[in-house]
Amino acid sequence: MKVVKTACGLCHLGCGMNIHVDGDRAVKVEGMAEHPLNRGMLCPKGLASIDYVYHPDRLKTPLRKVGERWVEVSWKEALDLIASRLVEAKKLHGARSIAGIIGMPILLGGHSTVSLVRRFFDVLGSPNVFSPESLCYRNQIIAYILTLGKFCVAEPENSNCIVLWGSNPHHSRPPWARRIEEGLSRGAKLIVIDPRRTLFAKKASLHLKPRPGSDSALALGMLNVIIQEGLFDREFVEKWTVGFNKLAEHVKTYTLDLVEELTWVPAAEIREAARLFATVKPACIVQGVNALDQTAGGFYTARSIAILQAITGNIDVPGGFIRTSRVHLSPIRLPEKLEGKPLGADQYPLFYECWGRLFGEGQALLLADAILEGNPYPIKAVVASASNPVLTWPNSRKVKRALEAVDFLAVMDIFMTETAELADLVLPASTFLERMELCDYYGTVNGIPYVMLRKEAVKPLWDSWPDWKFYLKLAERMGFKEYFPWSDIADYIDYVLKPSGLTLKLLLEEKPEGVPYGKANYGEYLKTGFKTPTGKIEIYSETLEKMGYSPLPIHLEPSESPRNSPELAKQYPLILVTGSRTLWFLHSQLRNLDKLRSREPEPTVELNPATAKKFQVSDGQWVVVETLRGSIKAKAKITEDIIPEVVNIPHGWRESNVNILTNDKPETHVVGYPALKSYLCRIHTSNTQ
Ligand SMILES: Nc1nc2c(c(=O)[nH]1)N[C@H]1C(S)=C(S)[C@@H](COP(=O)(O)OP(=O)(O)OC[C@H]3O[C@@H](n4cnc5c(=O)[nH]c(N)nc54)[C@H](O)[C@@H]3O)O[C@H]1N2
Ligand SMILES: Nc1nc2c(c(=O)[nH]1)N[C@H]1C(S)=C(S)[C@@H](COP(=O)(O)OP(=O)(O)OC[C@H]3O[C@@H](n4cnc5c(=O)[nH]c(N)nc54)[C@H](O)[C@@H]3O)O[C@H]1N2
Ligand code: SF4
Ligand SMILES: [Mo]
Repeated sequence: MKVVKTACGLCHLGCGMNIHVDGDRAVKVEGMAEHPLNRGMLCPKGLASIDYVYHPDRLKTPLRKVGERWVEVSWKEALDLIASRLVEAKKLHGARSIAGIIGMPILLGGHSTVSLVRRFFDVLGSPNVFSPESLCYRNQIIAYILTLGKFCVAEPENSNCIVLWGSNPHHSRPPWARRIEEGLSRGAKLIVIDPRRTLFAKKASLHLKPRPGSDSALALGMLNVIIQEGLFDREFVEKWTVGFNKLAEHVKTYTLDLVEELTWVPAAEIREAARLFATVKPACIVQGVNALDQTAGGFYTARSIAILQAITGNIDVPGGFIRTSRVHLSPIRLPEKLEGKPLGADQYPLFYECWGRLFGEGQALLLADAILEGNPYPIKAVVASASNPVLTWPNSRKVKRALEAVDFLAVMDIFMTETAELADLVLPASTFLERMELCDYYGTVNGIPYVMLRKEAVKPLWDSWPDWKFYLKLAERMGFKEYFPWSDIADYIDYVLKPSGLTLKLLLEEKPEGVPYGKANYGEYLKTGFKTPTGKIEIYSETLEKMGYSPLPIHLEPSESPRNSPELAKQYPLILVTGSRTLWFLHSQLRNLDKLRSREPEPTVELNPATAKKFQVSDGQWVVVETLRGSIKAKAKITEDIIPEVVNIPHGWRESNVNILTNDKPETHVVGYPALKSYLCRIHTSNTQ
């Protein structure tokens, strides 16, 4: 019996876990006490890891579709087939006609896998790699960088006033719930901004309940109060920011009367929240990972959130908004080999690149049109890894039509998903317990400067391969060996680690629990200023202005909203929030594990008792929820914990795919995200059982 110290891979946080291995079988999982993020705790998902890895329904061999049937093939045959189809597509339509899709489990699974995949597409010459960053997280990264010159993360455990804005960490980030609790136990004030009464809302000093999609107005209202009442840090603002006076003029137009009308939050509550946040030091804002971004004004909301913390003097201070050092790794990307820029680089240039910093992805919402209409040029082949876009991307029916229409689709996954079912070739992936990976993301995701190795706790089961192996072998098969000289992942990680001063041996043998790396950069600006063109915090952004965007944060209405489309709102009177997380599942994953499924056996729609009464719905009844795009059924969950005008449906259910209801129209200014949190919908009970 041995104990392998590794990082959980069942969400992007990477909690430390101990895997007890008997012979070649993992038999027990427990939290790793030494890990600074979870300190021994694991959520129910992590605790279900063993059932996940040994699930009988896992894909066991590569499968090729022949007519309507799946036929088992060897990895060699699979690689030959993919290589020949990619070479053909490149010859006939150019490298850019081949798209790569990287899903969440790989994107934030650890540096080594995602960087190998990206390098593969660089060498192939295709800029068209897509990931959930087209609807998640990248928005706030870009907004913070444009404002502060860097990406910062809140530090709630050391804060005296925590604003939890559009996030429910008890379900989506359990280790963060602990960090916030730590702040609260020291007496910190808590402000929750959420149309739902979450666990933290029940404990909060103040709970603001905005209309979904109106946060860009709420933030401007708070800025208005803070500036009008002189509650900002005058010395810091004068010395370290540009454009404050323009902002001061601008926010006068966002009177509290107007903001109340826009957000449905009483003016007195907005004033109280602004005063509390600005006067208690240090203070920080914990912004949800996607909830505020996926709406028209989401980019400006993130800018305002950075500015709120800046003008109150909370940047780079303990308990405020800070940057942590990142591990220095060997550069892997080869952008000079790309044939052009990806889909969306013209419409959303900052999503692709900012001040020479290459984010380097296409906007995935444009992929379906490229496939279906050849607009702006055709995409003919798609290789998707760890992604289930038929369930997780907006406008599922269109996504499905598009993936059915490509000449060649290969999908690498753990299970036969709705997306894999459409493929010409399905590849069996190994789980996080069967592969090695460098987890260097604790600083960016959690503000904890730490690095550890995910280990191969058990050998890859059946004929599954880790994603890195597939890409390394495919590169070899395609004749790219000179760019992929590494024999395996250990060899690769050793290379990647060179500039860091760390080694594979250290992380594998001497420090299997991981090592602290760098530090929280308190007071950083005093030494380096801010890495923007002006060297200061850019409240007014000339970069945005030159590109035709608003240089100051503004409020934008969702395209579907009672204000923007009142006629539509008469037919579809409710606002639909999609994708609020529940602890037991990860997007489209884990519903096949009994332990987790028993916690939430069916897809639900949350509605307020007043709404239920109005539409004559009883608790537990199946109801039809309908938008302009289509309808699905979900089981009514009647609760006071949601405001009456809003209904909430989680995403990721095969049986009730909420993305049938959503729209793939890019909506968020600057980054082109969809508006997943604010559609108009209606509910009824006819024809339901
Ligand atoms: N268990 C579990 N954890 C996960 C995931 C998962 O699938 N399952 N996914 C991971 C990923 S990739 C991501 S991106 C994160 C997402 O993490 P977050 O974006 O932090 O999402 P949630 O924690 O669900 O919290 C969203 C909250 O915002 C509220 N909300 C919705 N719309 C609005 C709005 O317009 N304004 C305001 N103020 N609030 C609003 C909802 O009511 C909900 O309580 O979660 C991560 N963690
Ligand atoms: N309506 C609505 N839709 C949403 C959201 C929302 O809030 N509302 N949230 C969006 C967000 S923020 C995100 S990040 C996306 C996430 O969406 P996706 O990126 O699609 O993420 P998952 O559904 O978690 O995982 C996709 C697949 O990866 C497989 N997988 C797991 N581990 C591995 C592995 O190691 N290798 C391989 N090859 N496969 C693996 C799983 O079995 C699963 O089928 O969903 C988005 N979709
Ligand atoms: S929060 Fe849960 S799923 Fe996420 S890394 Fe930690 S234990 Fe794993
Ligand atoms: Mo996400």
